[in-house]
Amino acid sequence: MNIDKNQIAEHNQQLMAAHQRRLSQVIDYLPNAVNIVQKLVDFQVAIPSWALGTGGTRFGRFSGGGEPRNLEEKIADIGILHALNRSSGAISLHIPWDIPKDYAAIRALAEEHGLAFDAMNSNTFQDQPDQALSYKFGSMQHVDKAVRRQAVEHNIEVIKHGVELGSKSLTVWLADGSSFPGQLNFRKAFQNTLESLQEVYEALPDDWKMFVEYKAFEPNFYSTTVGDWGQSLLYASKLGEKAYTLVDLGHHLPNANIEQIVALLLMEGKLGGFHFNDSKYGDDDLTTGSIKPYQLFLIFSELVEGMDARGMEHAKDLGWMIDASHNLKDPLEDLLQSVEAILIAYAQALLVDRAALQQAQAANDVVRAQEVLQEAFRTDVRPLVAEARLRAGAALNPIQLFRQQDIRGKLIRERGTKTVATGL
Ligand code: LRH
Ligand code: MN
Repeated sequence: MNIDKNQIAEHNQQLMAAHQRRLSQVIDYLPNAVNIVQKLVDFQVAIPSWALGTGGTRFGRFSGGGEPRNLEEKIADIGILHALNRSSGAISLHIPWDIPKDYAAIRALAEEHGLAFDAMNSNTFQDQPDQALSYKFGSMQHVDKAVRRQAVEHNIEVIKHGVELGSKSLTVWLADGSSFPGQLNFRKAFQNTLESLQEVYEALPDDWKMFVEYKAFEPNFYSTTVGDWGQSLLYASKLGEKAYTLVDLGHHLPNANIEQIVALLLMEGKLGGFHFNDSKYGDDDLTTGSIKPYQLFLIFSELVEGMDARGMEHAKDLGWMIDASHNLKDPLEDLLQSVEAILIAYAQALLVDRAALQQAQAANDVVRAQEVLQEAFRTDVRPLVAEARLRAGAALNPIQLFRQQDIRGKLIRERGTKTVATGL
């Protein structure tokens, strides 16, 4: 099911007067508003193919119905998101949950929806039915060379799928680790993992990147072999210039200063990209900006400052991806909220008066420094984000139009209530 331009135009017509009133108020006192709107139009967030159905926990899963049954329907669902906000212009596939059967057909379908293929994701954290050797005790860290070999071959297969689709990067997240003291030799686990990643690295096409995603805990609960930014940076530095770290916001220990981690990885030229979500306790995979919006703003403030310092292009030079799981909300509404929160944090970060902040920092004027940051954070940039959508041909209020058009209802009538999308 598609959303056609007339539905969007009619929706925008209803909201235009109120939007223009709000926009004119903001534009009056924001000198670089037009420049910010263009940056928002250019900023695209990749949608995870594994987050278009209802997520669950070990305690239960409450399906909402109308979930995509195959890769084609997942691309169509992301097409709906992109039609509504024109900021979701890429899909990130997870193998083997989304193995494309016909590359040309899948590329053509994605193109029809204006979607590119972002990072490919490998999976050596589950045993597949036809798999020879188990990953119960890890994959690339495994004491058995044959298991490590199997994991390397899987990642090389994932690269091959990505090359066929036009993707330019591979994300490797390893669940590897241990749950009890004494279970693992940390040094050997690191060296086995590095040796295995090196074999995958050598299979990367010249213009590809490899993202090494770290995580503090789960599914292992004593040690994780790529457990924090330092370990990920160690791997990426030893692997070579095509290897980078990937920051999943939910993969940190409580109260970690993620914006400082981002600033340092960017300074080292080893920050590859993000998995945006939010959390209060562990890897909760909640809606981006729903729990700690100020942290998200501070992260984008470091990104803007650090990327400008390196002359990097905001929209293109880092991997912007969402990684979430929807236990309670409609997956598409949840993703629309996440994209909105990311664009709001980015717009606020673009508002920071960098000269005034540097002046305050140079003078150790702590109060002034905070005032400069919070002036930007406390600015309502939603009219700018809405104006960016309007200029890009999207809906002024995506969730309102999603509901007015009863999109979920139509998907349920088309697909039924019991369909289950592959993924988490
Ligand atoms: C691990 C992770 C990783 C994905 C998975 C779906 O927690 O963040 O990025 O492979 O979620
Ligand atoms: Mn992730």
